Amino acid sequence: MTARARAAALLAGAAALTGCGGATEAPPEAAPVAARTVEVTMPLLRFAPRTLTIRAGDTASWRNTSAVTHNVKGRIFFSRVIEPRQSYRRRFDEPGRYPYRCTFHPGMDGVIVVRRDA
Ligand SMILES: [Cu+2]
Repeated sequence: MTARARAAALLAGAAALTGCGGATEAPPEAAPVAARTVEVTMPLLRFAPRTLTIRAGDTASWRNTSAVTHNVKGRIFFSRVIEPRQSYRRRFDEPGRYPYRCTFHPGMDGVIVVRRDA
């Protein structure tokens, strides 16, 4: 097998893994939609974007791009401490509105909006 063929086989395997959406089986008539990981950064004392809209099944990844410690606390999730250059990820399977904040910095807040089809 050539290096190019090996790379193509690896990519196909990765696509199959990320495309299955975990344990939930899609109905046969539904077109498969690959789940995504979408990033929120933390420049200084805010979340960017402040409102992030994703699809059900996607993962939000908060990456601390500042020089100080932050966290991400919502009603059903809590990152604990996120040091500079570290990330916290959470997958959202249920459509809805998920406000969150950093408990260290008053006013540092955001919301994840999860849609069935975003
Ligand atoms: Cu903070």
